[in-house]
Amino acid sequence: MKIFRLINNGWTSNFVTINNNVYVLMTDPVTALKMHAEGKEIPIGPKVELNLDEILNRDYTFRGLRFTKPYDPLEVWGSGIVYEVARARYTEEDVATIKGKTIYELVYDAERPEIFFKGTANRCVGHGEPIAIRADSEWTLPEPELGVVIDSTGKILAYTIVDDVSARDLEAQNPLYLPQSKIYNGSCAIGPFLVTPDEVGNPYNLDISMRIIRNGQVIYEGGINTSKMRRRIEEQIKYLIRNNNVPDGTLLTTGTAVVPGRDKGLKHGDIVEITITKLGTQRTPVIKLSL
Ligand code: DO4
Ligand code: MG
Repeated sequence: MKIFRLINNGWTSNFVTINNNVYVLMTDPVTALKMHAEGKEIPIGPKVELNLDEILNRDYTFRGLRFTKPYDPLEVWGSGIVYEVARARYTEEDVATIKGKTIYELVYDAERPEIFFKGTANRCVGHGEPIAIRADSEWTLPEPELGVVIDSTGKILAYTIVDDVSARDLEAQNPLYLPQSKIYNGSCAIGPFLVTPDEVGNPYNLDISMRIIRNGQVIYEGGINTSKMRRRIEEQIKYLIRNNNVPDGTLLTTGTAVVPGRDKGLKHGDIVEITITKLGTQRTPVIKLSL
C-alpha cells in the first residue's frame, strides 16, 4: 500500500494506491498506516483515475493539482554517521576532534548512535516543493536517506524518501551549531509516497541515488545500497524511543552515505533528485532564503 497527498489551491486530499488502483483515502495517513499494520481494512472512498506519472512532473508553481508532503509528521528525528562512507567523508571535511579522533569517527565506532532532532511538519516540504539554503549558509548539502515512519512503540509503519538538507558550514564551524544546521524552514523533504513494509520487503537491499541538476546539467551523481548501513534500523529506533515518548507517525531518517564535496554545495535554482528502490523519485527545486 502506498499513501500520498495532493494539493489543489491549498486543499489537500489523501490517496492510497492498492494493487495499482488509486482510491481516495477516507482517514488520515497515520491512522491508515496503523490500521494496515494491525491487519484492519482501511476506509477508502471512490476509485480515481489519475495520471500519476504526469502529476509527479508538476512542481509548486503549478496552479492545479500537484504533490505535497505525504503527511505532517509531529516529530522528525535523524541518525548520523550510519555508513562508513559518511564517517570517512565527514572526517575529511571537518576538524572537530576529541583526544585525536574526529567526532565522526567516535560516533561511528560508539555503541550509542547519534540521534538528533530534525524538525516538525512545518519545516518539511514534499515532492516538487522547494527545499532551502539558509540565508547565512554558503555550503548546504542535500542528504538522501531512507526514512521510516514509526508508531509510539517504535514499530515501523512505512518507509519514505527523506532529504536531510543540512547547512554543513555551520556544523563544520562548530558542532554545537548542529541544530541550526539541521532545523530551519525547508530543511527536510519527504515523499512522494509512504510505502508499507509489506511492499518494500527487505529494507537492507535498497539502492539510494541522488543527482544535483544545475541549469539542466547533472553536476553531481552518487549512490549507495542500504546493505552498507552499519547500524540496523531497529537499533536506531531503540535509542530514539529510549526514555523519550514519541507520537505515532514519528519520522526517523536513517543517515546518508551520499556526500557531495565542498565544491558541490547547493545553489538557488538547482534541482535535487533522489531515487530509492520501491519508494520512487523525489524531485525538489532549491531556493536560497533571505535574512
Ligand atoms: O552530525 C552529523 C549528521 C550526520 C548526518 O546527518 C548523516 O550521517 O546523515
Ligand atoms: Mg543526515
